[in-house]
Amino acid sequence: MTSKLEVLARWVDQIAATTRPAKIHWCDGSDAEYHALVQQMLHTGDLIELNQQTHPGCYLHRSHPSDVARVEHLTFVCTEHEEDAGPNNHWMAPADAHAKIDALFEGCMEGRTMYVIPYCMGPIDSPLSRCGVEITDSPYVVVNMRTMTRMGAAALARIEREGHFVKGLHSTGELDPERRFIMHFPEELTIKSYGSGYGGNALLGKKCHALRLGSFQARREGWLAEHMLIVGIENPQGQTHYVAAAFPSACGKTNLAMLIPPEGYRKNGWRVWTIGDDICWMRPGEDGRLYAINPEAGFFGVAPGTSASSNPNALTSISHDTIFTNVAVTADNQPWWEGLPGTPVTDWQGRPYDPANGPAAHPNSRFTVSAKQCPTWSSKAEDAQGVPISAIVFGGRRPSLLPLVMEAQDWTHGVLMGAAMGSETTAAATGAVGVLRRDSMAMKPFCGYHYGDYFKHWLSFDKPGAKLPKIFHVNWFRKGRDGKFLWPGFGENLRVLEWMIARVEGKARGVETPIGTVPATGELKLEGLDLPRDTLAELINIDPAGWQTELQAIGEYLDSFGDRLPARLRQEQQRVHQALQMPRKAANA
Ligand code: GTP
Ligand code: SPV
Ligand code: MN
Repeated sequence: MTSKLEVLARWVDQIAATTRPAKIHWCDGSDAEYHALVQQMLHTGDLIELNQQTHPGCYLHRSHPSDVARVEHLTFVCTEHEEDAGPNNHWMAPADAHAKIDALFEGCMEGRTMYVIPYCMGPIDSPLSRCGVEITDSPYVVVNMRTMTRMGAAALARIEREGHFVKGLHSTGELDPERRFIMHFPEELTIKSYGSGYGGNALLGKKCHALRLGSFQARREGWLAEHMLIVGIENPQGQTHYVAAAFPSACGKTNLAMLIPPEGYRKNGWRVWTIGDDICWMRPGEDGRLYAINPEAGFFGVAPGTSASSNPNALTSISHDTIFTNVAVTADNQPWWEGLPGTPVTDWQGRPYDPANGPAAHPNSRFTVSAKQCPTWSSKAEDAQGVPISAIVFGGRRPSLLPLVMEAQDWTHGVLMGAAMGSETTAAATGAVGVLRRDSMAMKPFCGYHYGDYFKHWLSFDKPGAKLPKIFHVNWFRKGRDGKFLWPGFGENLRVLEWMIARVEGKARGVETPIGTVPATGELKLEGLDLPRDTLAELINIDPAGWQTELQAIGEYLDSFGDRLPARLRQEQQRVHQALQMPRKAANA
């Protein structure tokens, strides 16, 4: 298989002339190709066979210990003008960036195979989908891309038909953190990544294409590329509402996308359908509603914490045909991580497990699995038109202040809520963990252009004829004085989603507060949940003094985007700030 498309054939030749591989392999995406690559990696040690009785088709990959997460400080957006990348990105001039990284690519594939991966992000026949080609020297990347995207012959045919595609070049290089860069050239629809084999740094269809370049393309073309899960909630009457939710990395997207309803809900006929767990592309349909697709075909999910009690759907999904990265193993060679029963004998680096070395599985260890293996996978995920979105949800890890749930008064207020989002940092990126940072729409590491322009783009969807989703903000992570989470989370989060849907359908009154609408007494259904009354009160309590300080901080944060910040957003922040200063009406009045 080679390509009839001249631009593609020429680009592949040109890359081969620079990287000088011994062989070029065009990936067709077949089962035979997948199995041959797995056999080859078992031979080289890139993959380790796991217990095939308990986990058929499952393998373990151990990455280099210095290469275990996205590296935001080495990730660049290289636009012609620095202002276009914005203060939210690291920037390098395109000519300098190309020169710097091309020098690293020189001869880097000598003696190795260069793989050409044509892929499609989104259902192969959807007008919302976009295609790309990743060139890599990593067979691990090939097998992961095969699970995460629609990869191979059908994607190549679409690329040949359309005549254009995102160009991604990747080499694992020497895995030297000093020689590691993830460069984006949005104006050229090009990505170059060198020196990492891990996740979002190396599977270029995911964060590099579907979010950084995707957001740039989306702004030009009038749609949205977001770091959001998509989940369908079917009520006992058989009606399904689709919800898209943006939480920062390792803050609960996969879990919410696959949630199992609490027992009482299951008995009453509630069902949950998974459409996507990480990325959402949406655009207005002819009826004015927003329609969403999941551009991915698989899950690259966080392993630690995944258990029969937290996420049984994920656990079922990964019981076969899954690649695990940086998990621990048990005495009988089963994959293991913190949160599972049993005991590890070998840690993620292949050492005998010793608690003195830290957790057995790396906190950012992951599984790669086809979405089709998920018991709640929805056939609507293959729908070329996408699913209509009823509610957009923002949220993060906020140990204090932010209530369990609140609803924005309108679209502009909702955009402010998204822009003001903050969260404690996690192990999904290198650097300190547990530090509060602003992460607007959970896109801080992924927005491929100036955040000021991005907020303006979000605001622009509010126009005559638009039937926009309601916007909410949630916080599953508020802590009590004892430092423990106040809300049980996971499956119980359906109770909060039910309230949102009641609001969408006009069936819940809510209580208006200056910062948004919260559930009125009795509106959050808590039957079957052992939650003390004062815990609920604490969860939805609003501390006016704390909020004054927060609004002040939000104003300062917005000002950091300078001239490009839309005045409407700053005015909205001032409106909320002033409303907080007014004498308060009695609650529940
Ligand atoms: P990325 O793949 O990095 O984008 O992460 P994600 O947003 O999909 O996060 P994921 O669902 O994998 O959850 C990450 C961690 O948060 C896991 O350790 C979960 O156990 C934990 N978590 C998820 N949902 C909840 C919740 O409702 N409450 C609490 N307390 N923890 C949760
Ligand atoms: C995230 O960090 O948000 C992820 C994992 O989904 S990665 O693909 O590495 O970006
Ligand atoms: Mn993610």
